[in-house]
Amino acid sequence: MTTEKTVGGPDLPQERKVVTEIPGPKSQELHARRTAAVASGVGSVLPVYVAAAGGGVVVDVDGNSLIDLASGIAVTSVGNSAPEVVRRVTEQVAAYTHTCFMVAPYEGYVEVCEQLAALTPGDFAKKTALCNSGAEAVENAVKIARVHTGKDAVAVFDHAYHGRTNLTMAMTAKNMPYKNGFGPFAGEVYRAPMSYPFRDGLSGADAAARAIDVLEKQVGAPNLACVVIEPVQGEGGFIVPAEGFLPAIADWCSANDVVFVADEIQSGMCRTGAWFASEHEGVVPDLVTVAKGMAGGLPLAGVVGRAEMMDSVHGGGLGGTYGGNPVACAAALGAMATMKELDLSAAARRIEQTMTDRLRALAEKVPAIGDVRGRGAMMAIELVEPGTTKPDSALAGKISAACHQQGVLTLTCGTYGNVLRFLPPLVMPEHLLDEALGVLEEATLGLV
Ligand code: PLZ
Repeated sequence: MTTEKTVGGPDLPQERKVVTEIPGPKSQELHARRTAAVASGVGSVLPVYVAAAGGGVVVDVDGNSLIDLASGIAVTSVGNSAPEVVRRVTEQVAAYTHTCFMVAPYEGYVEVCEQLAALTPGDFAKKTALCNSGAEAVENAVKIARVHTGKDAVAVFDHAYHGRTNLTMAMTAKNMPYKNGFGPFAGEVYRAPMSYPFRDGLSGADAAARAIDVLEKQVGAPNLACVVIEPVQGEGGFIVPAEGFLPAIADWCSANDVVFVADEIQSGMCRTGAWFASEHEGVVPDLVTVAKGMAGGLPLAGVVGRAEMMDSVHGGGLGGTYGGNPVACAAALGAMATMKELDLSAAARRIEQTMTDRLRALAEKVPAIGDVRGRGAMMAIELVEPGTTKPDSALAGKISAACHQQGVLTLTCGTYGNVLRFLPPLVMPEHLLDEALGVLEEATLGLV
């Protein structure tokens, strides 16, 4: 099978165009091959097979151009095939592709670490270790916190998502599909209640007191190496904790020799309208995990944090064959340069404004929308049975499917699967965002 368009990037026509059924015939053909060859445990939200992507669109092999409200799960914040990413990756690929930083190092890795030290919150000496995936970054943060504190226990929260490896499955809250049948899980992982304003109605201070009570009574600070928390929860439902919750947890950690780890894998790198979501409440984490948006689509992740904590690990204790691969580092340098040049935090704040206005107006008309929330370009609506907080995952799924049919790529999330989330690339053209919201409004009004 040949596809017409192979060049992506921002020059792709920025339009929504549905020219076949979705998925179209070529996608269906590929899907049949995939079904025979790819393990069925690996899913796809929408099996349209991609030919090119860029700016705010994903173009499939049948010529459909979908408005991208997913960014490959908060990854392509600078857009697919962003010019500066393409340029640096191309140069790097031609120079050398891999030596292994643990064998013979190179400048790109060092420069990514320097930049992360400058961009993450906190005015103190910082160091970074790079790896390949978000889950691996979270695992490394736990390793570092354990060595640094000499303690074992790890605290996480309800609705948390931290990955699919053994330790991070233990840290992730939701059973299906992430954990079911995959145990036994790593030990010494404890779960505290999260601040979830729509569902608990608690102030940040009260929610923090409730969580700290669990940590003190069920774990004990003398056993606790770290608290790991997403400042805005991702897979768990785009939950923004009540104001004051994060600072109270961070303060308790620092008073109790507990490492405060912000998992900013989804919320970081301009996504929420700041370099890191912790900044919205002036929270300064000891360690920050980063991935996704940092490298414009190439696999790169890392742990950034206080130099004395990072350096508590013995030489050779951190690493991995591909960690900080030179091509991925080149991509990250291109992505970070683009974020600065285009001020993508400001772009995320503009997206928040547009989406909040439109989603709130929709919620006025649709009682099934129980909550409109999020920060920056990480926005969501939570679907419930009208007048209650009873989750309506079926409705969320139907709205999402209707958007797909109309050429808008949406995602759901949430412990109850009833949250529709929106993660446009931060370079999304305004007219496309407007159009996508129009499609969403029509789809929703047609279903309630
Ligand atoms: N921490 C906060 O959001 C990845 C995963 C989707 P990896 N989220 C998307 C899925 O079904 O696998 C994520 C995250 C937060 C950690 C991770 C894990 O990052 O790069 O997927 O390992």
